[in-house]
Amino acid sequence: LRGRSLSVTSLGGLPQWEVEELPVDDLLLFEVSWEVTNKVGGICTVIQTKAKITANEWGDNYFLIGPYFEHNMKTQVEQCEPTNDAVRRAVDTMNKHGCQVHFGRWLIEGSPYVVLFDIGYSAWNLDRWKGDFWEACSVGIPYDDREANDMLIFGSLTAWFLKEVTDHAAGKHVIAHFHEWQAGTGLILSRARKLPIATMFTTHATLLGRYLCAANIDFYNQLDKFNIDKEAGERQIYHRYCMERAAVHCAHAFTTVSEITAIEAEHMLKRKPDVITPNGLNVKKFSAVHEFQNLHAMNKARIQDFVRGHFYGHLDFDLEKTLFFFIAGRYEFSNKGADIFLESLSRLNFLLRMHKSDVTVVVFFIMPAKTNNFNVETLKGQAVRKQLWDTVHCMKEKFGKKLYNSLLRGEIPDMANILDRDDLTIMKRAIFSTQRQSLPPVTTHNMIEDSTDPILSTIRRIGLFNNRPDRVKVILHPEFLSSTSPLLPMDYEEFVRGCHLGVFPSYYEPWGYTPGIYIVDRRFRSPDDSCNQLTQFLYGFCKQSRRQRIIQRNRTERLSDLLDWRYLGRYYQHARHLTLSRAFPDKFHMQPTSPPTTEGFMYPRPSSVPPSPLGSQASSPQSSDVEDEDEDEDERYNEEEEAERDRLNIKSPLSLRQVPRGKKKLHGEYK
Ligand code: G6P
Ligand code: 1S3
Repeated sequence: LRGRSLSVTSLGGLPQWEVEELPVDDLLLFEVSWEVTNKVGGICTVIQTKAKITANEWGDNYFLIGPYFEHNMKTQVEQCEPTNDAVRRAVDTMNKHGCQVHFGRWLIEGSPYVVLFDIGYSAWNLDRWKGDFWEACSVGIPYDDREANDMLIFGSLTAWFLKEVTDHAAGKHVIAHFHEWQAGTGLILSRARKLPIATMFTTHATLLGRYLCAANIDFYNQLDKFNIDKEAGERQIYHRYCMERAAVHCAHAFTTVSEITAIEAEHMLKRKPDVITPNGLNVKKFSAVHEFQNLHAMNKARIQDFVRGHFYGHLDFDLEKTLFFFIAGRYEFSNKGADIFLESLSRLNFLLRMHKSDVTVVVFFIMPAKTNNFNVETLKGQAVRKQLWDTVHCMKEKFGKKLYNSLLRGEIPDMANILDRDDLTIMKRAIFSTQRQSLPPVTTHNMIEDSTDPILSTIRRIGLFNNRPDRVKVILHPEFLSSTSPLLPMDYEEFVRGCHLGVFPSYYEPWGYTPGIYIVDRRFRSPDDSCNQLTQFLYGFCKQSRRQRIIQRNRTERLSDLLDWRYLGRYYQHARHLTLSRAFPDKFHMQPTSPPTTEGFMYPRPSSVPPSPLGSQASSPQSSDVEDEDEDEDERYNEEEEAERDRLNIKSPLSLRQVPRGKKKLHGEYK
């Protein structure tokens, strides 16, 4: 469930033109981002998931450049020696001159090479590099903006590295692709030094967009009215804004991730993006529908276990009738819609209580904030659960042996006496250990800014404290998930599968990584109306039967095809080609058919398009029993269609822009 921007139609069709293959053997591609091996927000996901198709195309000529953090390196990167001569020389030279440059393979799909710079180790150069930067573009960086200073060091190291590479590139042309303002200084310096490279800049969000939206300004309805210099100055980000805008204007090609952000960029950064490069995913294909349904069941069981521990002593709700909702991402409270989500949860709690619903909703907020590790109460919860489990296990063993021996003797055991006094004492003690004086905590960690944290402050205001009568319970997990966590050892993907509903009612979201099953209007409604709309969606979802949820999960899974990099990767291919043709016009040309149009491209048909108008209505949250009957038709239809497609060896295409919702044409093409 998500707010605003992504809808099937906003994706448009894919461009009609064939992407020309680049002679990648004669090229080197460097992609630069602060989020390489360093998860901060969605940009890491883009780079990480895109790596596979890029590595497939570019092989050993593809390198990612990012910051070095010891923990990230130890857990995600396999150190190795560069095989490419130019890269090896660049790494060696910089290391000889007082830098620490690490090289290895990032252990993700595609296992791309990474070059990681230790920022702190090179900080002694800061003043000199500030001078260089001033010379290059007359932008000064205040001493107390630690982040901007770090970015300057990062950019200076990147430009230095690229200089060394181009000095030894042996005729290979170099493309350097920079993501977001944090990497932008590298681009500005490379251009100021006239390095022979083709540069590309992708903005995933504009600085001013983030700041203005966070200030609850009606951003999208007055994009053309802002005095941007003044706005940046008043927010004390003028220097960062200059870094961002300079990078945008220095790039040979400029891209952004969605149409709405392209319009924003035109106003905030004063350059129209050359290409829109929508984000994709590596969609995992399942050979059978039940596979991902099983995955849901398995991962839900793991979340249930965590909830058993977290709510020990308060488990008076039925876990089989408990739904798991979540919101996750960069901690931008109102930009990501955590504000209206909490408000809607408060209303949902009221509705569920008023209607005496037996459904309980446990809501997870996965947004990283500053913490001092897990809190004791949360850890204790899991310890109590584990202890209970161990106790039960011992009792089971003992009981089993007694039963076994009785049966060996040919006797049916006396059930009344099979447990002795000690057993009963052990069980009573186990029950006593689940007594608690406090309510189950609303956060899993000790928050450093507990009293001012916006999620916690809102929870205090609306009173969602995990009280027994509350039907909506909340858990703030202020750290990204990891399978190595001692508390909730799950990867994000597993967690998402185990949950029932992701809720992303963002106000500012250049590209959301979620198919929107319900869309909350955040642009043309007041916040209160958006809250009501969201509450109705949530309440409707709570009223669905298990069967209806299963059908909806099937359909959501099928939609994921739309976001596969296999289709969306071509936008980046096109952008790279464009970059080369602008940087090296004598060598690279674009075909006259470009720039790409959004007309005519045939998407593979997402099998989620419902089989009939009836079916399409039935997928709405308030659907009735008709939906249940529809499931078989839905499945049958898809099986038949799959078989037909396999037989003819075709992908049934669909031009998304022109398909009326809910209409289908059996075995045919949508035009
Ligand atoms: C999957 C499993 C079913 C299970 C269902 C629970 O579909 O294959 O065995 O009953 O998930 O769905 P729910 O929405 O209640 O978690
Ligand atoms: C941005 O990262 P974020 O999570 O701060 O870039 C992402 C990748 O392009 C995008 O999905 C997201 O909307 C932006 O917000």
